[in-house]
Amino acid sequence: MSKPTLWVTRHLTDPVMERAHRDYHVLQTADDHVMSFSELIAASQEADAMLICHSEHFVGPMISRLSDRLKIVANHSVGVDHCDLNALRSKGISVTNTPDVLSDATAEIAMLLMLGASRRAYEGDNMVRSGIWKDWAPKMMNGFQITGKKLGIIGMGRVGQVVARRAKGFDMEVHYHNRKKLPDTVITSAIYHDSLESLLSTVDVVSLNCPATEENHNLINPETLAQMKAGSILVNTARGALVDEDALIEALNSGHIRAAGLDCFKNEPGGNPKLSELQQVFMLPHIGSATDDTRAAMGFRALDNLDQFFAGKTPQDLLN
Ligand code: 8YV
Repeated sequence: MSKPTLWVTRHLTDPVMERAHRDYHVLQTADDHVMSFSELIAASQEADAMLICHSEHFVGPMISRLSDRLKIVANHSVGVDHCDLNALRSKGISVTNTPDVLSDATAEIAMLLMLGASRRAYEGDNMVRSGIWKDWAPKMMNGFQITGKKLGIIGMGRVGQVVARRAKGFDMEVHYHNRKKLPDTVITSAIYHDSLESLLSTVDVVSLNCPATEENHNLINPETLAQMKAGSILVNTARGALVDEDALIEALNSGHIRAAGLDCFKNEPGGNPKLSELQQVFMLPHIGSATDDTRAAMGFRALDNLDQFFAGKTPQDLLN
């Protein structure tokens, strides 16, 4: 039987590409760029399947213009807010994602952001690097100590649960807000809040770990920022869509929010130049899952889904 044709929109790591070439007839761009709608539509005419990243968007009118040849879009991501699942289903296209395999890496970045924002990592690094560190004083660079403080996790899914476990290593008291309370077998000694306001007004550090949906667009906004405790810290490893960045900047400028650690932005790539002006913001360029181990695991999970689909089975991570 001939191999299915697979368009791999971005250049994935070597072990993943080796396996893809072994089992599929692979098509790719020469230069690893973000493919436009017209390129994706053209690619769909020559592919039975596409393996995409969150940088390729399958939304809006482009979906009706995809070729009927395309049967499955396998995401190399857990978040799928860049795909209209219903419209793709109506077009007869299955969609999968890569849950679980990136939870550890993303939780590591959440802890890095939490520590970086709390302990003023950007300011400190910049001070040493730029040669402006001329003195030492007991009141210099004093930050916020997270040990023993209260952490509030919004979205106690796979990543949120790992963040909770890592935070316990810092003796943090873990609180969470989720659609529903989780059984104690899933998460031990974490305090559930059925309202967002109750969580926000209780904790010292807020970590966003929920998917971006239409309902929670700008979940962090002037009203919810005001509900956060004075001097608290915001960490976002989920999606930029969750945060009203102008409101966050205002809250940071007033000091109501002490610091923020951000891996996700409304505008990606690029970020927000107004956030870049603030010393108390520690930022990374959406690298939550960017480790060698995790990139390989994500690619393999996407290929597992494709293999299952072409073997006539239901892919383990089918979403629509
Ligand atoms: C990935 C992510 O880097 O998986 C996700 O949802 O946001 C990131 O960790 C990216 O999506 C890879 O395509």
